[in-house]
Amino acid sequence: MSAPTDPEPGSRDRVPVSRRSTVRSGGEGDTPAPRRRLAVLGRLGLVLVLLLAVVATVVLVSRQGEFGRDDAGAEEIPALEVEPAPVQLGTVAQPGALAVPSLGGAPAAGAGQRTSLADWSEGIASRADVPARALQAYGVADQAVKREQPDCNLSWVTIAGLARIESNHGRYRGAAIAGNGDVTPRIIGVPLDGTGGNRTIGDSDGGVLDGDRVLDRAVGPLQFIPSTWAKWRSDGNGDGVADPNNIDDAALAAGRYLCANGRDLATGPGWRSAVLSYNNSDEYGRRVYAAADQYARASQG
Ligand SMILES: [Ca+2]
Ligand SMILES: [Ca+2]
Repeated sequence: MSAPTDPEPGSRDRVPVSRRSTVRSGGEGDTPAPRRRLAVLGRLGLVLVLLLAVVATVVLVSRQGEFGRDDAGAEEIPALEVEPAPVQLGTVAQPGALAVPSLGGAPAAGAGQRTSLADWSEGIASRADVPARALQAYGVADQAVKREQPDCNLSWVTIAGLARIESNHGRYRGAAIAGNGDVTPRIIGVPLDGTGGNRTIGDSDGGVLDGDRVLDRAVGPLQFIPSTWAKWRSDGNGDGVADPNNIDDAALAAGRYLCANGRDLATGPGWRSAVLSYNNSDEYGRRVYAAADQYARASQG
């Protein structure tokens, strides 16, 4: 089962290009009096205004039809900005990165533990071009999954690599992460209609998560398909709600998803199996590796 969309562009937002007016002037031997000419120009101006209004309405309606609401629809694909690493998947394990300060206790970091996690995340953020708030989410997920499944050896750096490819760490199309981890505007992928290398996935959520009652779309900073979220939904920030648009929740769910089936991400085959379970594409896996490796190096100064 695959969680997110294919990284290749499924479709692009097509905004109709307004066309040049084809209104013609009258014939040469048919010159109207100046006052009449003004009246004609006035009518032409009115027609032009009406035409522009119609075009604007069509653009607005078509955009609402595509996304259903004002969200960060996924017509640009961040993955394309990351060059696949020149590695053979299956031979490279999870890159070694600076460990997360031990948080202990519940999945959500308590107030007394914020300082060290904040220092850790801010130190890496400045070197890796990853929002510190996103790194905190990956760090908390790293610790939580390590407690749940120590043999998986999950590191935050794999979640960070995925998140870079899926949404540029919740920054896709101007989205931003709030203090509580919510990513707004919501990042909703293209309709999974079988085009652009995507599978066809019928609606499973009644549009509740993805705003689409006909098909499903990947949702949130880690781009979970609604049916996958239904199985792996997690509450990383401990607010009692599992929300794929919240980076804490999405990062914890992604970590658990990667560690499914007893995988060991410290091995080449285990890491490959984990990442390709997200998206069964060798090139995708090598992009994730490239991003994860970059963050691992940045974390070590
Ligand atoms: Ca749906
Ligand atoms: Ca939550």
